[in-house]
Amino acid sequence: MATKPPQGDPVQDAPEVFEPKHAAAGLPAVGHTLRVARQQMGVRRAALTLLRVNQKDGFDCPGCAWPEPDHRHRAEFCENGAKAVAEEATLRRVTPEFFARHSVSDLAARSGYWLGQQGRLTHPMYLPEGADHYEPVTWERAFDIVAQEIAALDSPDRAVFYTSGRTSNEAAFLYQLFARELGTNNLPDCSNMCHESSGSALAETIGVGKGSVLLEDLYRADLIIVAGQNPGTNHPRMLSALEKAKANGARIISVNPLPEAGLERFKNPQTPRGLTGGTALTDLFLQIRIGGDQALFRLLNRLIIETPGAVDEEFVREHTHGYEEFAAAARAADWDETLTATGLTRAQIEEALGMILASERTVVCWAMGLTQHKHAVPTIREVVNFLLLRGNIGRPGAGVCPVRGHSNVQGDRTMGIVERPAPAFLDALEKEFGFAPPREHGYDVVRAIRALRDGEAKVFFALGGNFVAATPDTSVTEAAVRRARLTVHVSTKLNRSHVVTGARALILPTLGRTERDVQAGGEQFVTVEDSMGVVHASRGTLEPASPHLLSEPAIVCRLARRVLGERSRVPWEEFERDYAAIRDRIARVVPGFEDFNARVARPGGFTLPHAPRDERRFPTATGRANFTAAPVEYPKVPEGRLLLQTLRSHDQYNTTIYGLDDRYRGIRNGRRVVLVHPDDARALGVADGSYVDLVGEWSDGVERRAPGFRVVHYPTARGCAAAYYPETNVLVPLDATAEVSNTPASKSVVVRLEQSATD
Ligand SMILES: Nc1nc2c(c(=O)[nH]1)N[C@H]1C(S)=C(S)[C@@H](COP(=O)(O)OP(=O)(O)OC[C@H]3O[C@@H](n4cnc5c(=O)[nH]c(N)nc54)[C@H](O)[C@@H]3O)O[C@H]1N2
Ligand SMILES: Nc1nc2c(c(=O)[nH]1)N[C@H]1C(S)=C(S)[C@@H](COP(=O)(O)OP(=O)(O)OC[C@H]3O[C@@H](n4cnc5c(=O)[nH]c(N)nc54)[C@H](O)[C@@H]3O)O[C@H]1N2
Ligand SMILES: [Mo]
Repeated sequence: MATKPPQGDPVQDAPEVFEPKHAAAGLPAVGHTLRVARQQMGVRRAALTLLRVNQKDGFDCPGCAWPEPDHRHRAEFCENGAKAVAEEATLRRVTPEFFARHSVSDLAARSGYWLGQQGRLTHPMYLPEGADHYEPVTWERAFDIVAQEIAALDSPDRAVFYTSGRTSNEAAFLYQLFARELGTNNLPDCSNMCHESSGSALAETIGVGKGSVLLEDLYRADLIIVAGQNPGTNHPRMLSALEKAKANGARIISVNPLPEAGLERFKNPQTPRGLTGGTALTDLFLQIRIGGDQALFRLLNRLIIETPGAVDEEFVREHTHGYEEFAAAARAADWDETLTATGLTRAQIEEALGMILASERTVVCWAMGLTQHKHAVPTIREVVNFLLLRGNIGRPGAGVCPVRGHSNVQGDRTMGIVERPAPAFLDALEKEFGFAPPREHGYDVVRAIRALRDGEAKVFFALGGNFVAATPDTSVTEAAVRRARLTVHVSTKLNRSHVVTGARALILPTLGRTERDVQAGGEQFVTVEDSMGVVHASRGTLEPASPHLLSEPAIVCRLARRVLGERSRVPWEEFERDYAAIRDRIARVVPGFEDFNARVARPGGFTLPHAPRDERRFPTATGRANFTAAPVEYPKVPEGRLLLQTLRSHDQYNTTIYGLDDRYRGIRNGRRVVLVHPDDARALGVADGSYVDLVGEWSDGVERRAPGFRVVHYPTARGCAAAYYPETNVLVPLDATAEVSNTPASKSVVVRLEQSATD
């Protein structure tokens, strides 16, 4: 069995460049899936494990949050889901001997890829103050250390409790309960960097901060607009849904600065047709400039308003608020300005309008291409205006579809992982558990970094994730985290956040979702919520990676007992014994979860209520769906500079790097590449294959530099560039965030290219 770590140390980054692909999946994807799975798990384990993914009696894929269809294939996973599973089910191990061999300074010099490839963490580990080696520690002592540091704080608000979106509903509910009983709302989570802009914009305009469509709606749509999303890599199972929609007659417009292979053509490996030509998905490709979406939708809205009979007047009258003010702003939309902002032609926009007017049922899907900009929230509000105009919310085949990232990021929010909790949620907690939760708002991700930087926060605890690599302004953030008294990570795999630490540090190894979870009350399952609000069970089947692992719920329960002691009103022991007891409490606190245990026992689970989708009821401040009329904004880039977006390759899951290829974009064996339009590259005097430093320019005057990127001439929109995250997070200023949502603007960084010294 091949369980050797990859060669090279750190792994050599030497990009080779080929023609980009024009279709996704197909047989090559099947081949890659099997190879990756075999390398990490061996043949037998690979086969047994992959067949349990997303089955009604198996575990939820730890990859993306795309929902499972009702009629499942025997293989209801995709190439990238298989990679996510293989990463977790790997046979490689990071043991106490590993930490004895490798000092923290040694590990800090390795690449994130190398760290992740070392395998699963097997023991709780402790880094004492001043030491350079982690040493094994008992669970009891680990919890003592956390309790000691928390007890030394002059306020619970000096502690920060971060969550990444793989955490189950049960663990998330307990975690927020613990933080609030301790006395803080400092509950930043990965959502702050992800779909926070969608949540903010949707809550304000339609009254629910979640998507309003189910899979059936996609199948019934006449028109699907996919804006700012790369499903071929990040939500591959969505391609099957788009294929089905097309078979039912839907048309698709993609709005993206890059031509993404998955949106061009899908070769479904589960159909005979997919093994030959596949299905063309996109009917109209709008190759937009980065950040031009608000201007595009605003002009489309003007054109709809100006077309007699195009506005659904009855819907607007009966269900909306603010139409007149919005319509006045929309009528002022200017063609020339829109063409500048978007880089599109008049003919393209008119063609899009024709398709929009011909559609009775329209869905708009989006992801990070819309959410990670300074004006992300007004952009998404404009998408809502667009749908409201033609009554496209709250009826079959139509609606908003923000496609979530982490497999349970939406559920974590539903369970109360929010730094600005709704008073009604806190009231329900208080009634159920009999303590008074804090009411002041806590820190989100960016504010937590500032608090660490300024010495306001002293204890940093993370339930999953890789905080220092995923967050912006790497040098600032790493220095901030190093000021903490204690950093604690509940993790499955080694990552950068374990080696950039506070004065003391702990690694608490936990079960992955693929693994069997046995507690005193017997074998347990957990639950998750997908991107469309469907809640279902996930039951691990593999033997745990080590006998020393605790589940996330068990870790939170033991931590809470140790930290809160006698003063706690919560039956932590009972919760650890049997997760059904946690679900009984969730049922009483969180709306939509009534009778939770019974309903989640049904195969496929249940769908949470969604007032706009189910009853065309909009629980906003006005009691109606709100049109909004923000001024149009788009990034203005000085001469000789490019607008850089930081995105994912096909071989990574956020900060977890699976490999060094980005197959669809024709990149192999390297990640330090920058994609630039050939005409821009020529104007800037940078040849294909030359090496440049990316130098960020931001109003604070600080120079941020990411050295040594190979230039790749690539057909992106003019004036734009693209490079992979997390390597480019060093370029994203901490204060460059979206209005309202405070999400780092990691898709629009102004950069100049400088020839690398080494070139
Ligand atoms: N395999 C795999 N799956 C994943 C992940 C992963 O890393 N790997 N990550 C998960 C997570 S947490 C998330 S949030 C999702 C992310 O899913 P995506 O949002 O698809 O991820 P990104 O790679 O950031 O891609 C952003 C897309 O938006 C486009 N874009 C950039 N700027 C703009 C713009 O201004 N306007 C428009 N219209 N388009 C723009 C880019 O060209 C790109 O196609 O995927 C989830 N699934
Ligand atoms: N520049 C730039 N920055 C970005 C983005 C971008 O597009 N550009 N995207 C942002 C987005 S959308 C997101 S969601 C964030 C992601 O931010 P995070 O969620 O913090 O990062 P991940 O890389 O997903 O976390 C990976 C780590 O999670 C741990 N892990 C994996 N599975 C489990 C589990 O089951 N339990 C526990 N306890 N731990 C587990 C492993 O130790 C692994 O190393 O990054 C954001 N940062
Ligand atoms: Mo995300």
